[in-house]
Amino acid sequence: MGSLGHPAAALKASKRFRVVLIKPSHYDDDGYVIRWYRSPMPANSLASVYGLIDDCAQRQILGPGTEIEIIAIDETNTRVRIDRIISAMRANNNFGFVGLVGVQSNQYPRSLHIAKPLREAGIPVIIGGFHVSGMLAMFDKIGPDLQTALDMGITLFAGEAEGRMDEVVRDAAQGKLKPIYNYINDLPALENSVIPYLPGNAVRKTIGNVTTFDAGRGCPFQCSFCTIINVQGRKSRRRSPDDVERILRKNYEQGVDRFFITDDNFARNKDWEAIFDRIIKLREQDGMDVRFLIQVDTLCHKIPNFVAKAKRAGVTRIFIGLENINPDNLLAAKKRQNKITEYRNMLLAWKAVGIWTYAGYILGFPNDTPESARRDIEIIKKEMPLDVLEFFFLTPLPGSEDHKVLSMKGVMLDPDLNKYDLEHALMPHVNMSKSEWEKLYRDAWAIYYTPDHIETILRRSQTCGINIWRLAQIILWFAQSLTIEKVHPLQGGFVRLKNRHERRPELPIEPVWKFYPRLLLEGMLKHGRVAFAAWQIFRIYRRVAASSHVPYTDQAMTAVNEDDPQKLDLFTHNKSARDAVDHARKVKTLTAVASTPAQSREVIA
Ligand code: B12
Ligand code: SF4
Repeated sequence: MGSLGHPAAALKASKRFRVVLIKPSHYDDDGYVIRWYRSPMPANSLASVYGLIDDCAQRQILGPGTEIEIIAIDETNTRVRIDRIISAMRANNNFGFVGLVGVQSNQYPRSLHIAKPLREAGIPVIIGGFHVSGMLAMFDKIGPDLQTALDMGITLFAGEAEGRMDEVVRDAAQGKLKPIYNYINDLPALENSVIPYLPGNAVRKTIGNVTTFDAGRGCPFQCSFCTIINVQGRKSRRRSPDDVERILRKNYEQGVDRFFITDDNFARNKDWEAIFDRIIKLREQDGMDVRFLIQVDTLCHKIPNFVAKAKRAGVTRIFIGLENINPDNLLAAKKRQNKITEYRNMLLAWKAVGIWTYAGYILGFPNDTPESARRDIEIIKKEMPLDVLEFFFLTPLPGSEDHKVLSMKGVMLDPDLNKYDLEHALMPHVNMSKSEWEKLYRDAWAIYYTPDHIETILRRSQTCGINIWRLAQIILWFAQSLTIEKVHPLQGGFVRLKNRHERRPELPIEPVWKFYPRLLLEGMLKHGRVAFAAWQIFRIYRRVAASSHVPYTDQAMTAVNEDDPQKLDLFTHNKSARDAVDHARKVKTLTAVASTPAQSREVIA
């Protein structure tokens, strides 16, 4: 539990307004809260809300006599002691509130379970985040899950809190919290707004020196499975280069120098260049060794200077929503900006500057069959110079167009929100039974991360000057997370912790004699399996590192060339792939003609 009072305010303050912020986790398939000794990175949602309340505290918005104290808990790395929160709040006459922060749909059931005893003790509770915002963005009527919260006397916050936190804190202090604060149709500008921040002790509960911040929100595209465009909008709203510099300096002073910029599409942040320029200045003139992971789209390499400036700004890794290599699937999901004819160009552009690539791949689009998906993964391995690939189920996430359309059509969607984590089959599929789809998801990881392919990834990366020791560790994480920890790598962490009492209330508390021996056995088995997998990958790494002087190339690393459309399976594996190639060829010819001077156009004609 990290707490922060303001010493200056505390000297004069006679009253203390206590805010407990909890970023909830959710339950695994056995019903236990997913919690780790160390989680992968701090949550930007928690940092954003913390920063906003800290700002209220510094400005003493409740008057000089009232100090605002903030306690921030990330449940993925810290046990939420509800009993202690109740005592602490009771000792303060319940003057304050508990905020459940950045609550995703899969975290919503857990949030209600945390809220129940708090509400019974008379403590004000507010829930914000993507589930509440997504549901209120897409539906006019309050659905049963949000109604349950309202019936418990929980306040719901939809939209973004920048510029709105004073109102919420003041209402809470006066005991006048409204049932709903709905700002979903009034998204704030981000320039010069309060920056996300978490104190160093909270960041240190995570692995490594990485923290998260958003340089902007919103994305112009229209993918039908996406929640972001409906919650954060399609217009680019962004922080200024000055804001970004303040964020970087504040963290750097605390010894934090690695950052995940959480913009879902940094390439479409209207100020990407000004922000990169500022970071380049910090790195090249002020000597700040800051490094970044950013998320971009598959056309980013076509933006002049983008890749080169990313490199100079210290970007070492990028995440791309590749999603699929079947154009029919991409079209069905309205992911029109993903052009398979550009995939290799884009990956090679990043490889050329030594930046490694993560890509997300969605299984279960309407045209997928178990066989076609398996074949597609093999094509990726052979023909695309991609490093880390991660798989997801196509999921009708609340807040997405898919969820709205399917709900309106009355399609049977799994009612358990805890499963809306992109790791479960939640709706019927035309070509696969539920068990076939689940098997495909499990198999996909094994098909991609074979020892041979891990070796290939390391060899390809070594020739581009990528740090393959670090890459090998990340591959270990991604390749083994599902098999060993039974969770997606993005939900994983270091040393799983479980408490017998932290179980979904619908499931029984297991007796001591059953729970602890199994926990011990599980722990031993997991450590053994991790050690074995690490040893295997280490041997591959050693072999590859030892041959660093031997030049390496293969089909994927070969520059894009004219016969690719005839030669590569990526372009010939089905009719829609061939059509995509024809279409790209036509567009190329037409644009070449349009940009050719009139005289030469006559010659071509
Ligand atoms: C960064 C990120 C991650 C990071 C870090 C987690 C984090 N939250 O920072 C990592 C990689 C670990 C991650 C993992 C996952 N993520 Co994620 N992630 C994001 C991402 C890209 C940014 C989150 C963020 O910082 N947003 C900006 C903040 C400021 O917005 P916000 O949370 O809505 O908060 C604002 C308001 O809601 C409000 N508010 C929020 N809480 C509160 C509380 C109070 C009291 C008040 C007054 C206001 C308030 O004020 C805030 C400031 O304006 C979002 C997409 C997005 N654009 O948001 C997806 C997203 C949140 N993730 C999502 C998912 C599904 C996951 C995973 C389950 C995926 C997986 N299977 O691994 C895991 C879950 C792990 C976990 N324990 O959280 C989904 C959730 C969709 C949904 N309907 O539930 C999103 C929306 C992406 C998507 N695919 O649609 N994620
Ligand atoms: S590109 Fe990404 S953020 Fe943009 S609409 Fe598509 S899925 Fe959403």
